[in-house]
Amino acid sequence: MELLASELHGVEALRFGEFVLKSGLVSPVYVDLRVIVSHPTLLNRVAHFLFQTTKDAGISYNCVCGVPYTALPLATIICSTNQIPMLVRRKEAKEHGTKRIVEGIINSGETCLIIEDVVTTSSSILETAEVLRKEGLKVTDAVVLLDREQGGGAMLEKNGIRLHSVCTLTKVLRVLEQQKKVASAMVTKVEKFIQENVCNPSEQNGTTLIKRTCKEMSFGARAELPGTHPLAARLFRLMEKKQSNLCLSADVTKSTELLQLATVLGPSICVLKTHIDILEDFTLQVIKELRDLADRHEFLIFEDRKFADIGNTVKHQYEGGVFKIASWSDIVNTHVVPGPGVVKGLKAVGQPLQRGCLLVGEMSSEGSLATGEYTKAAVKMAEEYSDFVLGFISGSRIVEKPEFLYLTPGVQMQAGGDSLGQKYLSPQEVIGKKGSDIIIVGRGILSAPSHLEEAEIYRKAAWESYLQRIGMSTQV
Ligand code: 5BU
Repeated sequence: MELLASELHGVEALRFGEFVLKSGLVSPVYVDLRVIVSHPTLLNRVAHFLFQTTKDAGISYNCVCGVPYTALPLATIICSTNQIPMLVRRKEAKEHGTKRIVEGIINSGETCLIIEDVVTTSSSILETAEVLRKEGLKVTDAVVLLDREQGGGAMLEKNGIRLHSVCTLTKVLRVLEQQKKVASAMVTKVEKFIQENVCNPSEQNGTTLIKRTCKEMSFGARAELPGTHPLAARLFRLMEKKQSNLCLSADVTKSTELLQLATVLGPSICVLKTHIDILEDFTLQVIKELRDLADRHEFLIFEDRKFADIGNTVKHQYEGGVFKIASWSDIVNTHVVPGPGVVKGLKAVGQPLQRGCLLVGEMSSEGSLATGEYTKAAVKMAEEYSDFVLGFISGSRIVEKPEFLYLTPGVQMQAGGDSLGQKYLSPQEVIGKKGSDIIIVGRGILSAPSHLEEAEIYRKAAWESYLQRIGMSTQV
């Protein structure tokens, strides 16, 4: 244990200082066990310790699966050395061929042991367990090298999985302190950090979630949650990459204007929202060019179609007609007034194409009827169809579910409204106070002399509000 701790410190798998974690928290300790693959002796030693821990705990199992990616080589060594069948979990299903998500022979009813390098909240282990369980396997135990003691064990227990660890962060700290590799003041700092950042498991609507007692989660961390829709995860990631939570509402009537906006503002936005039926000169060629721009500048296209009919009708409206929306729009939205059939109809068309849908939970217009019980019903519907629903159009975060996205229209720098009932709030209010994720801005940008300059003003304001929300702002 002494040797292992000092070796991990020696290869910088454990570092002390000030680090910004994926969640946005600033941590005095950083654990990155990916580096051990470059140190074969240490890699073997870690694998040996993991296996020894399974033996000491008397765990019985038929096969082993490592959480991708760091634990894959560890699982391989354990299985190869001890002649145990292994399973490999893919992060994403293959697009072609077998579409398998788990490689290897799966004997339904058998028990699979999960191997992981480090556990914090346990969300990665839970994600892998969910996949294995869906394949008919039992998951009862997980073995990790390092337990950061931030609530992962309790979370796993709630999900019927016992956690076994080779060492805990506190123990490693004590060893490094004794070896004079880490100062006592730093040890105290890290221990305080661990205590202050324990995530508590909580039950919500039958699904166990990680309810954070920690500060607000970052978009990057939300992308990694087990329940986040793959398209929402892609959007969260590209928002982090482009530092943009700005959606442009490209409400123009000429295709040249639309393409011009997409070309110039593409790098500043995460989503481009269309009302395709207001284009006077719509053709599928225009759409092809818009799609190319979306792929080049990495933004998603959102057709603000607001479906509101029975399932069978919306299927046709989404898939066919002149606009063939499903063939090009990553995201669409729907009213929930018809009941769940509308989502079922859209899902039948959109899900095979990896599309996603937002539910209109609230509207920005004066006197909107989408409030109270109606909004609650929208939330319930979203939870029921979370394999197709990405989140909401709403004025605020209408439910505490970080897996969902919250997009808010009715945004301008100055609060106010227009003569036809639109109401405006500022980016700071919407992102900082109301807890929404993405601002949707139309005329605030389109009526400015320089679209790009104005878009950048909105992008920076919304991004800064987000950084402040997660405690990462550098501005005072
Ligand atoms: P504006 O120019 O920023 O006011 O445009 C807002 C856009 O968002 C416009 O395309 C509306 O159709 C859209 N919108 C909205 O304003 N309010 C809502 O509640 C919903 C959509 Br849903």
